[in-house]
Amino acid sequence: MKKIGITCYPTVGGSGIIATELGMMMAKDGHEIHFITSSLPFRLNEVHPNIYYHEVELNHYPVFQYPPFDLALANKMAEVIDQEKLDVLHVHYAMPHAVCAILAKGIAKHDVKIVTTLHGTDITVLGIDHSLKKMIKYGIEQSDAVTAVSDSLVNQTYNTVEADKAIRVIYNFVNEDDYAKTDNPSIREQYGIAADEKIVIHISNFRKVKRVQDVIYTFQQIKNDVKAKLLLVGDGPEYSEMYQLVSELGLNEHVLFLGKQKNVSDLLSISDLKLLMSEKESFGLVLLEAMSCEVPCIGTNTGGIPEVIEHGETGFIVEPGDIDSAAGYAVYLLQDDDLKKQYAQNALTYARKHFYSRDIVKQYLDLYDELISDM
Ligand code: GMT
Repeated sequence: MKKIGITCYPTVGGSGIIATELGMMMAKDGHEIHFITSSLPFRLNEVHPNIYYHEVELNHYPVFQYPPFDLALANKMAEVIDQEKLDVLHVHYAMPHAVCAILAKGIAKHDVKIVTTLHGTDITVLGIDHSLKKMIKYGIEQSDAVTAVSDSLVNQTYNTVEADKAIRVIYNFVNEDDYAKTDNPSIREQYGIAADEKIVIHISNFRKVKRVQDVIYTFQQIKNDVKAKLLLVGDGPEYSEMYQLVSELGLNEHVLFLGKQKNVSDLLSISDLKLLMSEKESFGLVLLEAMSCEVPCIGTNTGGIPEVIEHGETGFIVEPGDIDSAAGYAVYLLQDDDLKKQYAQNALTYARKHFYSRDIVKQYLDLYDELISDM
């Protein structure tokens, strides 16, 4: 049994989901898990005797213009390392978690190994920001082990932050119990979607990098050839602009803005196709969620997306911004039910083969073992 501390962003986001699911699965395997975060991770929806939660508290002294969260986090990490005698502290997202963990290791008396998992924007966005670059490089190089969620992210890390450190790829996974095709035809009715209409879905946090406008323009073309509805799931900075775009294009009757949703697998289960037209995407966890629910995907040739979608087998890859090709592939698939079924089956098989949760959790546990045996 290992004692593992986990720090992640506890609100929404793929990195927080992976960290929390990893902790829950390891707890079920008998390991003791200590979440050290600013609030309860949103996916932590189970009571389990092996899971503990340590909240980072912030004191608002008038002398501080900005309360120093990073230092409070490092202090809490050091406290938990010593009190609980952690074997490993695994932090998800380099900034500021890796640097906080290294500081905590220096403060704590008990020896602990630091594992940092890079998720994407910590490198592709923050890693090119000169005010943070050196700090990210330091966090990576001083960690005992570093993992990244795709080959592409490893390469980008070497190219952007020029880190002198071996980085191991451990792909993302989904909890297959939560992401599986369900049979719930009443959902279609509830949303007023006719039986002969195809459903195209996009799920994201509506940040600029997701290029939701490309999803809308692609759908506009699909609709010319196929009777279809577009489900836009999620919320974020671009939401109002996308709402306006849909109105300007006269697509209001065909596009459903559903906002943030909890049971995404129910929505995926009624969907025929998933679109992810991002400009940057280190992995695209939403693609794997879709594939596990037997939904073929069209994604852009960026970051880790081509490592998740197998072009011409489980879905299609198009160049970022290539709306015409995306619409062409979508129509090709949506007009042929047998072909769509084949792609859906291939997607599920591919997800199970390459991203099966038990295999991925084992890869992390093996990494911890390697580090602990060095102690
Ligand atoms: O995509 C986001 O905006 C959220 C971000 C995060 O940090 O949670 O997602 C990143 O990590 C996910 C989990 O590893 C990946 O699946 C996403 O591709 C990655 N996002 C980007 O690279 C833009």
